[in-house]
Amino acid sequence: MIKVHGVHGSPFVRKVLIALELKGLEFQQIPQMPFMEVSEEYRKLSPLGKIPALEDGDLQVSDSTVICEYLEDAYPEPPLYPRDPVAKARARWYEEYGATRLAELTAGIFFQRFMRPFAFQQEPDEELIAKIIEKRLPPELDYLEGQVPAEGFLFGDFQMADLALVSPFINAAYANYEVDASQWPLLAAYIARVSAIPEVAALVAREKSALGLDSPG
Ligand SMILES: N[C@@H](CCC(=O)N[C@@H](CS)C(=O)NCC(=O)O)C(=O)O
Repeated sequence: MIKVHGVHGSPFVRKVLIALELKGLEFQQIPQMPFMEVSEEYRKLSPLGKIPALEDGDLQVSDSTVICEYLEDAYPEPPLYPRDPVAKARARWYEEYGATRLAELTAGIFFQRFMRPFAFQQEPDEELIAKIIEKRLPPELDYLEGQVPAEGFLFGDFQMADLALVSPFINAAYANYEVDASQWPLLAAYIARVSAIPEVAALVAREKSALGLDSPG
């Protein structure tokens, strides 16, 4: 059976879990914490020591984008990437952008507001959070406002590119950051649409429970 190494709450693990669910593949999730000393054994699966990593038969591979592209090649139905080369190149760009610039900025908010107080018992760096929210994110949100569709998804049906763009914002929401719908209405509505996809909503509920975010108060 396919094995996915990683824990709930990672925007990268989320991409892989949802790809597996959308493709109807059975899998086993093996907990692997990020930002810790990793075993020699895990480093064979993920040479950079990051999550997620995937095992499928003889294949051992890491990096969410590489994993999702493998799943698409090995299990083509339903398609999670466009088949047309031009659209596919655009989809890969969005996935790259989501996994780099967007993930970096939203991880900054998540790390400061969530990981520091709850995992490391440290105060969040409010100055850094303000710089991300007020200075560094707005140009990216302006860019996205011009890219996302007013209705539906980037390439027709919901696909990996949509999840790759929205997954970082799910982490930011865990840290109480929401895109301001009065300034970026198309983006805010698009994030809500992607978050309402049943597989996404179900995983977010499981993540909230794992992160202790579902308790009242
Ligand atoms: N490009 C990688 C990024 C994976 C990544 O950065 N994962 C984080 C957790 S969200 C991690 O494992 N960080 C640990 C580290 O950097 O040592 C992917 O798409 O899978």
